[in-house]
Amino acid sequence: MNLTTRPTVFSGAQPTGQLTLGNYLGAMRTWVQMQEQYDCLFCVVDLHALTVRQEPEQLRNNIYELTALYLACGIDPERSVLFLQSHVAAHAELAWLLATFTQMGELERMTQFKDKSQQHKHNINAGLFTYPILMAADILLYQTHKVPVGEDQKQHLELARDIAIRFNGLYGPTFQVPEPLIGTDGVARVKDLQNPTKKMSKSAESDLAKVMLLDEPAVVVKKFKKAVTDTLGVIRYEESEQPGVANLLNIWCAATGQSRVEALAHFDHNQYGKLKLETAEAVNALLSPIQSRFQAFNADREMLRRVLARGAEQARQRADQVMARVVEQLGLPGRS
Ligand code: ATP
Ligand code: LTN
Repeated sequence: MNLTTRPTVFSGAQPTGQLTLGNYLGAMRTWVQMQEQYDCLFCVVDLHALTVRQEPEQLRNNIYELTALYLACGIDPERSVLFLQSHVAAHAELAWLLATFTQMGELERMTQFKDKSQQHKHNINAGLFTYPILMAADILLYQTHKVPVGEDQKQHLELARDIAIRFNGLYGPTFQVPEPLIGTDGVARVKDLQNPTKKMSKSAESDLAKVMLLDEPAVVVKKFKKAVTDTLGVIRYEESEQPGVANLLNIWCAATGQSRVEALAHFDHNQYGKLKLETAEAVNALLSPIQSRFQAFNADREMLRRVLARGAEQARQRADQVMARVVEQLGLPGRS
């Protein structure tokens, strides 16, 4: 496909701490594959992270670590635009404009807002509420066609689409209406190892609940050994009755590249112990090359700064063009 005719992909993750296996299988692994066929932008969404209180030194460190992890997972800055959200002022600017096309009721319905305001009762700030508008701005600013995300982001994506359609309806064709790209193979929502009805989340309190991309092999084995299953003692694929076992099977399949049918044949008449151990081993094999690449990238802050500076420049050029058009459509006099 010609470079200029490739559809655009945009996605991002928050620098709120290390990534989990859920982030990788649900999102980042797809991003890496999409570089082959799409014109991709991958963003470290630091402004979004500020909706929860952050310690400045820690945040700065998380930002560089996440950038190094993007590289370690296989995001290639020669092929994709890799940048930091706060380096491109147009994200915040467009978010303001789009806020005037977003209804309070729409934001009140967002389940992430409801969950996060439960978790952070003492800091239910306006940014937490308007978070999805900033996300819509991220996406619409680059005329994005596809947004690869985990299932938890589906509702935010629908809002971004609604905002684009509304704006286009009022002012004429301006924004590309983006489509979500959500995996269907059981990894769109990797589950918490201690509470397999919930998604595995970076911010889960229990360490045993989540596998981090930088966890050492022995730690990964320990977490899988302690994963919550059930007392039925049969390895079947029954998501509602046996969510813990289904989650382990999904992870094993995703890590080994085998199908569910193959997984069931492989573990037929086996005990949970074997399923847990083999899943841990498959995950370790998946993480090991990422971890060794990460160490080298993370040690070279100068290189990370250069990559982000170049990415910001490329992103700014594209964002400025779209902003100029939006401002014009709205009737705000242009700047040049
Ligand atoms: P937090 O727990 O702090 O809210 P998060 O991990 O949900 O963070 P991000 O870092 O912003 O949030 O997520 C990056 C990407 O990972 C998003 O596309 C999100 O949908 C995806 N993702 C997050 N958790 C999972 C999961 N358990 N399974 C599949 N995809 C996930
Ligand atoms: N809200 C997302 C992170 C995010 C994002 C985006 C994802 C912010 N802006 C734009 C895709 C496209 C999350 O995963 N928590």
